[in-house]
Amino acid sequence: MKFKKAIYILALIFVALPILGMPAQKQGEKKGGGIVIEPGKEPPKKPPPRPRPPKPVKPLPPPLPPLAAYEFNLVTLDASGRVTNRGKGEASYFIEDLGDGVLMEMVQIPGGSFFMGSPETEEDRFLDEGSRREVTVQTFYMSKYEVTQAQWRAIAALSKKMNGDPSKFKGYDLPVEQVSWEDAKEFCKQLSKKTRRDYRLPTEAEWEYACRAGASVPFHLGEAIRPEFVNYNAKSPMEEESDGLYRGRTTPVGDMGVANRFGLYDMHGNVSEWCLDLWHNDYEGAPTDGDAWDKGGDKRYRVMRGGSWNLNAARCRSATRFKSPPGDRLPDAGFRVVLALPQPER
Ligand SMILES: [Ca+2]
Repeated sequence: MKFKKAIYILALIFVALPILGMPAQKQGEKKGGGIVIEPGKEPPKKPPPRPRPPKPVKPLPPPLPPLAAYEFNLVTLDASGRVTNRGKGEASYFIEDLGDGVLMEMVQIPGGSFFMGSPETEEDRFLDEGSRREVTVQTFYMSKYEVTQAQWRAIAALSKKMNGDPSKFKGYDLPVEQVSWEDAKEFCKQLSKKTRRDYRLPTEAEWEYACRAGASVPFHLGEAIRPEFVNYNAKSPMEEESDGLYRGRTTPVGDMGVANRFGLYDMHGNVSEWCLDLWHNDYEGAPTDGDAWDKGGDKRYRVMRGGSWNLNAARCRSATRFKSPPGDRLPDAGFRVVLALPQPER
């Protein structure tokens, strides 16, 4: 009975509204969040939601080319630069085909934890190398060599933005130089487009982890470097033996004949290498998971690592950091690329 009475009252209101000069609501029209129900009729059903267009699914990258093992030479030097040990190392790599017979070798860098930066006791250290802290890096792939001019040319052919021949010292096997951070990013973009894999510059943490390859001493070779194993400026007045060899130019990648324990060549010297990160004056607040540090800091500069043919040994140490404007093109600065996991199951 109560229900009938309610319907009667509702009907009365419905009829009276236009008489009182108030606009009648259309059936089903919302007002104040409610729905007006016409007596005797079912409330209108909510229209079914419109089917959403499917989210665009990023196609999976193609499976990695098969991994293969390779062997390389190792040396260990003491503080006076004397060879204390010679040996062989082994690592896994795959080959990326850049077309026209140009290949890029990508080395598997097993993940792990390490201490990034230099201890306060390290000779010739700079304050921006601290505070030393533990960083964990996931497994990734890094190019065995600095990007060569042949590789640069193959990829530059795919982009109108890229100069195919930017280097001061010419040679297909020489590292590409006089490329800015922005140029290097464009290389990675075009390489990723071609291979459908996400190639990029290494983060600063990945770079140092890859360079050290387990070594906590100043160089992956040990306590010192010598010009027969590293292309750097051994004639610098800052060197103890200032009559050392200074080549004054780049050398073909891998030409020094020794790698580090991960199987990477020329991590010290030859050309300095661009990293992804913005410049920060020290490691206070830096990520500890191997990610690029792209917050805060000085946006005018990007990080460069490893030293070059033009710099003395102290500036080629694993922990030494450089800053440079991202548009700078220097005859002793190049880069190498990385490919991070995850990759599809093989
Ligand atoms: Ca280098």
